[in-house]
Amino acid sequence: MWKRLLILVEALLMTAPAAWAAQTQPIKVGLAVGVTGDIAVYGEPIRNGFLLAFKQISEKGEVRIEPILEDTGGGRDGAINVFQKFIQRDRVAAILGPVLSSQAFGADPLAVQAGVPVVGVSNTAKGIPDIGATVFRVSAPEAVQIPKSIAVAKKVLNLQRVVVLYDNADDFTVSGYKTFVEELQKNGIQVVDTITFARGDSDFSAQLTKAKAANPEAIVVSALAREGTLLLIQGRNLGITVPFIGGNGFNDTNIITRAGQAAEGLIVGTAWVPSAPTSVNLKFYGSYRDTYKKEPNQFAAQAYAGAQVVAEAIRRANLTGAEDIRAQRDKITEALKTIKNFETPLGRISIADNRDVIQQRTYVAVVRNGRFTELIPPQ
Ligand code: 1QQ
Repeated sequence: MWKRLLILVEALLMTAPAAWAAQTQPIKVGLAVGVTGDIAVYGEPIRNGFLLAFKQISEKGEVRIEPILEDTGGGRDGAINVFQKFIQRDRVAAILGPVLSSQAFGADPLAVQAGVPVVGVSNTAKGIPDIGATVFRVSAPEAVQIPKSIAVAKKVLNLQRVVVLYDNADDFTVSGYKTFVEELQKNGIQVVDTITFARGDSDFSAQLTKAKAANPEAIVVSALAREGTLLLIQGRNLGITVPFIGGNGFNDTNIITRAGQAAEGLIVGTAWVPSAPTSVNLKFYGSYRDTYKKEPNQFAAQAYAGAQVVAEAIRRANLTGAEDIRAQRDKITEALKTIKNFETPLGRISIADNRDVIQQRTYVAVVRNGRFTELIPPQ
């Protein structure tokens, strides 16, 4: 009896120091987010998702993290500058962000060179984790999402002929365009015209008039939110009535608010649905709404998940905060690779051997009555 008790006390003492192992210093994590410029529509929910997650992580008290937020704006250089500051001035142990794939292709190589782990929460182009050995992402790539949306759209709309419209000035939209074309081909859907525009354009009447003249059954669009919203509005004004099928750039409730009726029928692959009934998602959804007085969207949910993943890696790395920064960075990088079946508002996610995300379940959504609604094809 006494011996048993002794073993129990010993076991408690063995585990206690780990739990109490008071970090002497917080671990610095850089948050590279474009909260100004044309990508603020993504940056705002991403920043909110990060800050909410880190507030809750801090309240839980298992790890001490000091998040440092910097605005990258929407350009590549802004992201590069922020990464430089994080790596050299702040000497962060990990970075979350940047928002766009085009920014990640510019800035992530700096982190790779310095051995800093980076977790993308919204980069969906092909090739993101291939940037280097410390680059991870939790955002379901377009190469996974687009095949689903095309397959579902084909079933629902009985598609045979489409026009493809894409932004040829951004890495993500070009990557998405290529994936769309591959999938359309695989599904035997004919591309009757391919029309380009560039990020920053505002008048799409020439492109949309040409698209309409080709008489497609749907218009497939690879665009960021600003241009995508204008395309929807101007398309409907020009009398285009067929559905639009978009990529990840359209995963934003602001598009519905701004485009109104013109957003109805828009089909898009999405990594998150508000209604996912898990306790983690219910907590995320409720606390986000209470804190920010608005509904979260996919980008907020992905940011929250990314922050959770980084905090969990820091916990697993068992850091005191007093280590050499190089050791912190290496240990967090290694710990990120051990994230498997981890519960987030996106459902369970794992980090694969190639540092890309594997998400147990993703969705195809359609805008109906002003809301993204899961689009389930007829069997
Ligand atoms: C990328 C994207 C954008 C829509 C991010 C907001 O998916 O740049 O990869």
